[in-house]
Amino acid sequence: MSAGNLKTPDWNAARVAVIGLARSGVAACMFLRKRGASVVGTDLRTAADLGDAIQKLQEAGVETSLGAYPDLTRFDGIILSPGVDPSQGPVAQAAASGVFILPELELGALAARGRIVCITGTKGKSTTTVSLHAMLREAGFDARAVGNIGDPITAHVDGSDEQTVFVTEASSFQLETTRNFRPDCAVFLNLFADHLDRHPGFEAYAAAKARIFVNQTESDAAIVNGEDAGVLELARKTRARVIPFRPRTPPAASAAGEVAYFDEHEARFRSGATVTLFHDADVQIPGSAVRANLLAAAATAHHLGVSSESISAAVRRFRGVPHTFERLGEVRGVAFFNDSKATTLESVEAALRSFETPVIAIMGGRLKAGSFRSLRDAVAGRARSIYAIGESRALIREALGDLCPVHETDRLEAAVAAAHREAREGDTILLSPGCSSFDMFRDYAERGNIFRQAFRDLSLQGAA
Ligand code: UMA
Repeated sequence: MSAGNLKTPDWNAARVAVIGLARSGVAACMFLRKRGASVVGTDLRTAADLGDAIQKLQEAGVETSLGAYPDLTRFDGIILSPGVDPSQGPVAQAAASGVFILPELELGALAARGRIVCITGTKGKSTTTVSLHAMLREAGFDARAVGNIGDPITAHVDGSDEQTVFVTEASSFQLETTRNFRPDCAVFLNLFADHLDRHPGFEAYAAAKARIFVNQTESDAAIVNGEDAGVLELARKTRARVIPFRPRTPPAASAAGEVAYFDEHEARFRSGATVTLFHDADVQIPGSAVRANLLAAAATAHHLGVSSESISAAVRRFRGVPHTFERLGEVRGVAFFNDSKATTLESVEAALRSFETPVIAIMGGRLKAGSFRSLRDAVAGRARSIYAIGESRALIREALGDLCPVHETDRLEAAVAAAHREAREGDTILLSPGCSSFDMFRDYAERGNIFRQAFRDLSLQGAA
């Protein structure tokens, strides 16, 4: 096996190490065993930390090496989980000695039948992935949402055929070590500095993401943010047909080529003729970021042959990604948004600024960085009150207490109930903590689920 024949790899009897035994690694091990490879799954954590997965792997004939890696230079190939940095330690040494390395994403993509849409960018990947998946399903496609969204592609390749569309969310970690990965449709949303703890600098981060384009050919498509100079610069690497989307300003009437944009309260796609993709009024979630992501998803769906009827039906039903500015619904005319995944103050600020109507915000937890004073502008005139939970309660009162009432509360459930008693019709109750959850909860998902349950309880009570 060598890089030269990677396009049609023969895993039968190959000796492969899979590094990292969480979601991606476990799926990759099972995928390779099914195809006859001799697999060693390895992880820096021990069996006690990794739990039931180890037994499942051993039953499938995967050898395991836990707490430390085996000698990686003795393998034909290495499959990397996204969380493993390829530039460090034994992985880098193995690569230098000629062992080829492939990310789990490409392992799956090489075996997938049908079309691969790959969505990347710094912000909005999950929203775009989930909404595009919904548009395709609405139109009756066998669409599978995989990748960074949480479900590894190697777990979803079986049973795919020429009609399947893989809607693949890809992070820089997953793209960085790709070789022949070639999406039929690359979607690039935006580009800001991120993950600089893992990548040596912005250039390296951007270069990792640009790998989405490098193997594309003229028969592929690249749907890119036409208002983001950084994205357009990277898109020069693609040979694919470039279709820009423009979330803010329509293109000049004379501009040639295909383009998606907003005009007169409609999302439109122009290529010779102009079609309406969906109407602004179809969008159930406030804010320009979600709107931009829905435009990218709709442009991609249109390119793949989805009708405007199916696109707008999916937009009308779209309530957001769980725990990410997710609209749960309304009780007594008060809307509830679950933004539990917002663990930074920047995310809280963006969430608050999405609303023009009064907001009762629930925030707090273990502050990771920054000062709640950075929220003063967004809070002033918008927040009816704040319910402060967790370790940072007093900091929130000190930073924002002169702008609106700040109620320090012990439990999230109590904060939700009190917020709802206080709310008036037309208000929004927003959980956007700006902090990690670890002082009170197992993780952000548990925090979001408790908020969701409190919302459901109020709905069931009719909360008159
Ligand atoms: N490990 C090692 N050696 C290392 C580093 C990690 O052995 O040097 C081991 C850890 O002990 C652990 C395992 O590797 O047991 C973890 O691997 P992983 O972090 O890749 O975890 P997965 O569960 O496989 O999750 C990965 C993605 N994780 C990361 O990119 C960090 C998930 O994205 C993705 O949903 C999943 O694959 C399925 O494709 C998460 C994420 O945080 C959501 N992504 C970042 C983001 O969105 O900002 C990029």
